[in-house]
Amino acid sequence: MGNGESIAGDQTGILAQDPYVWYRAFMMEYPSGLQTLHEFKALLGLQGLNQKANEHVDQVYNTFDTNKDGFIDFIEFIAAVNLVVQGKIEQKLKWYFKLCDSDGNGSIDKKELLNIFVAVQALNGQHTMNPEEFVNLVLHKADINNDGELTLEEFINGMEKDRDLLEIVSKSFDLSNVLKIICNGKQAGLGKVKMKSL
Ligand SMILES: [Ca+2]
Ligand SMILES: [Ca+2]
Ligand SMILES: [Ca+2]
Repeated sequence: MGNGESIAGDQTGILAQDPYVWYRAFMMEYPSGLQTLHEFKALLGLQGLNQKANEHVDQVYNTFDTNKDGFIDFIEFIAAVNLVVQGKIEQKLKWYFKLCDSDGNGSIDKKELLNIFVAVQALNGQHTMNPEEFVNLVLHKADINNDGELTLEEFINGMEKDRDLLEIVSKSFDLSNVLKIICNGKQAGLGKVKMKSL
C-alpha cells in the first residue's frame, strides 16, 4: 500500500480507463496516428493567443513530443497519459520541473514558474489561484538557499517535505483536463459512451 498514488487517486471515469480505450479514442480523433501542434491548439480552443501565451503552449506540447519530431504520436500520448494520470509523484515532479525550466539551464526562476503556471491554467481553462501568489508560495517554501531559483533537488525536496505544497503544485500542473478533452474529442460519440461509466 503505497501512499504515492493518492494525488491522482480521486481521478475516476475516463482517466481510469485502460490504455486500449485511450488508443481507440486517439485513433478515432487522429486516424493518421499523429497529432500536430496545430491540431493540439485547435482542439483545446487555443487559437489566436498572443505570442507569449503561444510560446508556453508550444512548450507544453514539446514536453509531450519526446522524440522531437514535431508530432505527438500514440506512444508519446500514452506516456503523457500514464504520467499525468498514474505516474509516481517523483516522476511527475521531474516532469513538472522539465516543463517549467524553459531555458533548460537546470533551475527554475521566478519568471519561468510564473509563465508556465499561467500557461497551464490557460490550457486547463481554470483560474484557481493568483499566479504571483502561487510563485511566491512555491519559492518561499522550496527555495532553501534563497537565491530566487529552484534546482531539481530543491523542487523535489520542497514538495516531498510539504504535503500542502505538493497538493497545490500537483493541482496547478494537472493536465488531466487537457487529456480528457483530447480523448473525448469534440462531439465524439465515444465521449458519450464513456460518460455513462463515470
Ligand atoms: Ca513525436
Ligand atoms: Ca531555467
Ligand atoms: Ca535555490
